[in-house]
Amino acid sequence: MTDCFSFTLRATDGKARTGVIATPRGEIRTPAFMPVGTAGTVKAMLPESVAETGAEILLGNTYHLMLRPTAERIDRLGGLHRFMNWHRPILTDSGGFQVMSLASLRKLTEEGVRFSSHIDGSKHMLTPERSMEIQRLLGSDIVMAFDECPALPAPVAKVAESMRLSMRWADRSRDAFGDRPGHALFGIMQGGVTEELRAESAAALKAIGFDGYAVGGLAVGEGQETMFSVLDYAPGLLPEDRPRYLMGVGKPDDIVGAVERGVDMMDCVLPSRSGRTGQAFTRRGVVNIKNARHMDDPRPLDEDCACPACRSYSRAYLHHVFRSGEIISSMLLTWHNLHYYQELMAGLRGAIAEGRLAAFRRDFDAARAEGDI
Ligand code: PRF
Ligand code: ZN
Repeated sequence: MTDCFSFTLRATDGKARTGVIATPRGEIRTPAFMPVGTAGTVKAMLPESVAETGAEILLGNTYHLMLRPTAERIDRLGGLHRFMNWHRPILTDSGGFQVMSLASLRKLTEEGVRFSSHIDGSKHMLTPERSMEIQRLLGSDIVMAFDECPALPAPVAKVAESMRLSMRWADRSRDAFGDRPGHALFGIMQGGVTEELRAESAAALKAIGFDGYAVGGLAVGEGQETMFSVLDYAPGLLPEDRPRYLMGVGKPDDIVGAVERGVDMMDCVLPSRSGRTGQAFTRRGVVNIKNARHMDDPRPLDEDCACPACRSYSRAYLHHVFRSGEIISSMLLTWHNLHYYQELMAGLRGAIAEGRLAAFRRDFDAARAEGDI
């Protein structure tokens, strides 16, 4: 264990990297996938089950927790780790992105963003300073700078203006965060799909200096091909010796493509949310468990998966509990999906370490081409 936050690169294969983030709450092997625990829970999973899937870090949300149960209450109760019984690292998003997608009556100014809660309509203000305070009260290990993320497509002038505001907020975030040994602050690159704006944003963040750097503003409606065209250059604009985090991505093939382009960390609601809507990710693609073809099928979801859902239950059973609206359906499918994502990350880390990422990619594509059986 370490008292400090550090990132050590272990190996590279092309642009892909594998390494270790060390924190006082434990190590995170990269490339890492962070399950989303928005409101102090990864929905339908006990924290110890989340750990069993192989997850080493969770994502939490400033926006949701500030509204309910409030950051001050979580602080009084000993912090988010104790509150939710997850004692490994937690990264918290800073709130601006969620305000823009969830809150109503938003008013954006230089100071920050004023909004009404999506829960009870109450009025709140988030600023870089308040976001840093909330993330400190939560006890977050990796704190995200406060930013704004425009939906794409958007006019370049609007994206530029928004990016420059986010860079001024990044500077204020850095000042407000201060020096907190063992806790990290990540800056967030914006700039849409324009290379000059991405370069300007990266330069601004590097001048401020962060413990890690996120690529924000992607997976917001631009499509995979456009996202990859940005990822072809964006990670290379960031310091090589710091973790690079692609926010809110993605599907399994987005993850493989992002890792090939030099991304170290990702988060997405997809594996957990899809688990609750009856979609299971497998090496051969997505299985829709609600489909009637599974009704009499005694086989597991995925013959090669070692998760509890695949070890002990048939597709017929998973189909039945999904159709019946039983809670165990969400539990089992979420467990399977998170297990699949963590196996994917472990596979990527092993392949990069052994210099066989190209072969890993061929196998990944071949299994998906075969399709579900
Ligand atoms: N900024 C923040 N959180 C985010 C994003 C961002 O740009 C995204 C974009 N995919 C997801 N989550 N703060
Ligand atoms: Zn499984």
